[in-house]
Amino acid sequence: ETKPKWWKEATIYQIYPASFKDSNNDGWGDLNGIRSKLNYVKDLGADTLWISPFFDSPQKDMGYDICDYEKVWPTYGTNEDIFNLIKEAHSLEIKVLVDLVINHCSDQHKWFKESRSNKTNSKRDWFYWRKPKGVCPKTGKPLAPNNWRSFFGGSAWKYDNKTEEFYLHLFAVGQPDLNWENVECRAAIFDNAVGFWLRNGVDGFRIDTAFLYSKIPGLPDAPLTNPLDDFQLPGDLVSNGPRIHEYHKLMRHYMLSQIDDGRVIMTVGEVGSAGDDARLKYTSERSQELSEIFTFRHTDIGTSEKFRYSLVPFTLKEWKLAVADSFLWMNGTDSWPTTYFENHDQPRSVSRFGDDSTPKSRVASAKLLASLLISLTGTLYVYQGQELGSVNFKNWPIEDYEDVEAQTNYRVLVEKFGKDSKEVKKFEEALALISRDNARTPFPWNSKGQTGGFSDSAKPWFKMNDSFRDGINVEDEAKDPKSVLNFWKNAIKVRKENKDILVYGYNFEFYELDHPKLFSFTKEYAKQTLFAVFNFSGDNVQFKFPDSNEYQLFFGTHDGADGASGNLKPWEGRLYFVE
Ligand code: ISL
Repeated sequence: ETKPKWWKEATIYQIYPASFKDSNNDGWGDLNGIRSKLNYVKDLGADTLWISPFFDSPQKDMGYDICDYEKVWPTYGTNEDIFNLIKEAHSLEIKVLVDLVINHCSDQHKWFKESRSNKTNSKRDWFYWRKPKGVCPKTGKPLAPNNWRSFFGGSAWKYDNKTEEFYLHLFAVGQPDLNWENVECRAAIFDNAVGFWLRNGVDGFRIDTAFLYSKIPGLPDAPLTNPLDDFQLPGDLVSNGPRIHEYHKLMRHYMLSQIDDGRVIMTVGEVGSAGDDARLKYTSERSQELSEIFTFRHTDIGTSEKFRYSLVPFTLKEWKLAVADSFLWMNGTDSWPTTYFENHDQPRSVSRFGDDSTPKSRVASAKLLASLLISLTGTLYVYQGQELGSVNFKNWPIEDYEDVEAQTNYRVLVEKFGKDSKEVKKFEEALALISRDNARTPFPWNSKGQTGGFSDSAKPWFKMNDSFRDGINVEDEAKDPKSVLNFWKNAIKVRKENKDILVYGYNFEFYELDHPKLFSFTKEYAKQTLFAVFNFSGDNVQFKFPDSNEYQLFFGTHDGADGASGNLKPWEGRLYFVE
């Protein structure tokens, strides 16, 4: 039932503007830096860019706190720069998606400044203002309206002295939640954040936290799920709420009304968790909400639902099921999935799911992860640096982290348990493995100087990952035919050449699901069948072919592999056609 569309076949390269390329030597990446590297993206084989927020912002959450939806943050450049970037990308046949952050805006946005100015302001209801629940008998301070925890730690409510009420912020204090129930507020969001960019030629949007706009009326207390915390994650009280599908239909309708040149736009919504019903509603072509969604089960694996930075062990089988969870729900429907391992909120996949302990295992496991990713059905996403086989940074003290999520959670834990507590130690260990900062270090263009070609000489806004000196950079990898970068280029090409089965394949079935080291499956497209087998270990592993048919090896991680043998080297992966 799946109809071909450009965005289903797209290879989408995500750029984090702060850390991609600094063109004016001020230590920050910028739009002209991106413009200067469009050929790099083209050469990789990507055909679409998703650029993380570059809008005006006080940068409390790296631009996910926007104070003017219609203006570029001056450090990143000017509106003219982004308009030129879009034009130049289009002339290279690269499409451009921008990030739509509309669950909240910055507390420095004029809407919020007005709203906070007094209780009778016409924009008062554009945000969630609530009276204190009472006064704390111990401290004499006003009590928050409910027990919700912010995703970044601490209460989700901030008291505002001016009008003696609290406002809701599911993320940082500087990110007040917009009230989608208010019609005027919605209209303003549509006109500013959405319409402005469509009228200026973008090909669609990555939609931030697209499942959080409809809160349960009355904002009741969340159930106690984490007794160790003073606040509780609101979960279902804010996720996929009663009016969420209505809002997405309205927004989609609005989007289509803004396009007068016949171009086909796409949207990808970040939908952390949702049941199958909700996922189908969001993405079904008939329901006209979103083109596709990012789900999180496979990236959230090994983290506790109560607290992301509480790590729990997981097996390869659980991860296989989690990976399959990102597309199995749509099989046989008119919905469409995404396939990704990394983004700006995730650590480096090689460090998380591969093995970065030696150069050999790093390269091998990065190629394995690339092979798995290109064999999965859905729109393919590659995050900057993933194509180099980038790894997490090592042994950074907490002071070196930049992320508001890391710092806020750290502060809350230190206040509650003390700096030397086991809770804080464990948190620091978890950060090393899964901190969002791992993805945010400046991009390594070469091995030279202090900045690896990211800026000319200026100190980057964020510390470099030392690995740029050990061969993990564009210049060195481009020269090496066996590099992860060159492997990715070929992998993307192979995916395009075999897009029927690789991009559109269906009837996915696991093979040897219980195997602790093998990840293998079959899938079909019309008369074609694919058999994919991956060794997720540093050992030699023997696999069995599913049946006695002919197996034609057409792609793999290891040159010169004997396709007829079921012997896999450490971190070896292979794709076969079944004849
Ligand atoms: O990143 C997460 C886990 O570390 C998530 O909880 C994340 O906060 C959530 O997926 C929402 O992410 C998006 O909105 C945030 C922003 O900080 C993220 O960078 C963005 O991807 C608030 O705008």
